[in-house]
Amino acid sequence: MNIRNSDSLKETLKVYFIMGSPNCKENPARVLEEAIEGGITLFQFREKGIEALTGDKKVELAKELQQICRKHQIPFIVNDDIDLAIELNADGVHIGQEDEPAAEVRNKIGHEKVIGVSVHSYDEAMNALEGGADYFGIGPVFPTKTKADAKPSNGTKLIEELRDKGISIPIVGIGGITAENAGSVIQAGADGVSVITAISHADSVTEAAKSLKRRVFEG
Ligand code: TZP
Ligand code: MG
Repeated sequence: MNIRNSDSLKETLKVYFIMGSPNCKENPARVLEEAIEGGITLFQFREKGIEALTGDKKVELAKELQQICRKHQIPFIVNDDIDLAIELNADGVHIGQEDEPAAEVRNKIGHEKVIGVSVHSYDEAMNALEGGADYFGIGPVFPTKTKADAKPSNGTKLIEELRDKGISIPIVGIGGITAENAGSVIQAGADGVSVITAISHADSVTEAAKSLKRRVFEG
């Protein structure tokens, strides 16, 4: 199955878990195992923030988490670090507006890998689409403390605008999403939700992933 196929990607993006060591209260490998047990559908390695690992330590953790994903057939995507994604033969990358343009990233990683792009306006979305993006990350939908430089939260406005304009590319909402508010993100037109703390900081990571998944499928 081609992971970039729009219909199958919409399924793969439903319960999208993002994490790196700074987001975990316990061992990241354990957190990932538990999240997979709860039913996450995709994992993004995002090693950013206070005390984020760098160099060999970052690569080592990425490899460990990728192995866990492989064992469970969960796609493994790398945030920002295109070279790491290539080195690991990851399933794709997720980039922001401050990273290389999608078209350049596409040239580097080839046509079999997923490219996700964070977009905050209709114009950014159109540029990303032209550059070969496979899906959009849109947010922060709700206030978040997890990303230090996050823009103000903007609700589901842009998701609705893009859907109203007939844009059918897969979309995930991001930022402050929990099991309680996930339904509104799906109702606005997103295919899935991407979360960090709602899963990584939960008392039970497995239960948190399960209840998020339930809400996403209820819509
Ligand atoms: N991009 C926009 S908001 C955000 C990122 C990476 C952080 C999301 O984290 P949380 O804990 O799910 O609010
Ligand atoms: Mg980025």
